[in-house]
Amino acid sequence: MNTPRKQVAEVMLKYDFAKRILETQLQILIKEFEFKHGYNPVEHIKSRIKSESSIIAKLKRKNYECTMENMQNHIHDIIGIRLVCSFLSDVYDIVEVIKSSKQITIKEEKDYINSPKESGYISYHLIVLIPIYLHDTTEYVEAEIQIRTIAMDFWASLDHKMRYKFLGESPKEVKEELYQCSLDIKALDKRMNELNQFINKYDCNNEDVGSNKL
Ligand code: 0O2
Repeated sequence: MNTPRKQVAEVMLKYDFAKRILETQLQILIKEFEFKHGYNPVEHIKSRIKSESSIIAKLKRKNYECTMENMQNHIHDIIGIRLVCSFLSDVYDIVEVIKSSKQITIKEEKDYINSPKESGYISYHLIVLIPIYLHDTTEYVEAEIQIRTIAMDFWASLDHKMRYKFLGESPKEVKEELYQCSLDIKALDKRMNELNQFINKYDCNNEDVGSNKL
């Protein structure tokens, strides 16, 4: 990018501020959920700021010139936060919790669970706007939150790794096999979710859940 370094640094600093605010806000929402429901649905959280080389590669892939303006307007995942949940129902619970937060504005929602991508990719994405309060102004910074199960995360990580081995398009048989694996992942998530629902009912019928024994 031909933008002066100082200007690039200033923009990236705002992304860094917004990432910290969003991480904290999500941690608060998850802790509050845990307090109310007695369990933590999130296995782990990962966050990153997209590297300059990945930003440039993505702009090129989308046929945009490498400018700061195009970066800010067309790259929606410069801040990426991934919430990996245990069960399918946890994904939807967490999505609802985030959507009801007053600190987070939802700009776009992509349900790749009900409508998987052609590759087989399954996940729930929220593109959100985070306010950052600077000394004389408030700015809204975009971030992408990916919410998925451990199984979806397993598929996406390996898919990412394997596709990177090919410089351009991966061979048809590789794509097909990855797609078939994603169907297995989807079926497995459904079975695990049903098993969990069964276990939860079992607990309620057999234990004095929630009673105050003090
Ligand atoms: P990386 O390296 O993970 O950051 P759009 O919003 O439609 O203009 P965008 O941002 O491509 O364009 O949206 P999309 O399709 O929702 O993808 C955003 C991110 O989802 C990707 O970021 C990936 O992290 C993930 N993703 C989407 N499709 C796939 C897939 O087929 N396999 C895997 N493993 N991940 C996928 P990046 O920047 O492409 O990649």
